[in-house]
Amino acid sequence: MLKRIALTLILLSTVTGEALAVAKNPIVISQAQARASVGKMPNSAAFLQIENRGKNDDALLSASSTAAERVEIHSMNMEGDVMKMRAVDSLAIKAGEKIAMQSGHGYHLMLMGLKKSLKAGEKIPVTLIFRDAGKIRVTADVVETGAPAKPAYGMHEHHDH
Ligand SMILES: [Cu+2]
Repeated sequence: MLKRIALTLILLSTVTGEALAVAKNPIVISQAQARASVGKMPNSAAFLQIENRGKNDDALLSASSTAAERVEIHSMNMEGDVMKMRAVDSLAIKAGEKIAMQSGHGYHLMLMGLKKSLKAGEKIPVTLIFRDAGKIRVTADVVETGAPAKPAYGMHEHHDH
């Protein structure tokens, strides 16, 4: 009987713990990836998906990584036939919205001043600060720069900071 009560308590506390974790953090990050750096290029880009499962809008305010001196939130847009990349102060994410960062379009994180070159297969930590959800730490897999990403990547190289 006692054993059963103890087991029930363990189950209850597990369920409660998970429920609390979800309630506490409606922001879910997935598919965090960083691009392997090319040659001695000092910068690289990282991409991840942000899902706001909460009922309130939130915003990504900043990001950082021990792999880079600083991390900027960049947006990329075609202006005429020129791809323009610029740093933004924050990235709003509405309740229920999912933002998939991707190369060449929309948003990405810019890793500025890499402390060492990034090689495919490595992992780097990225810390995200949200206005309401607070600090979220993720691990990004370093992946090879794919062929489709190259045009966008070239823009990074020539981007003046
Ligand atoms: Cu960028």
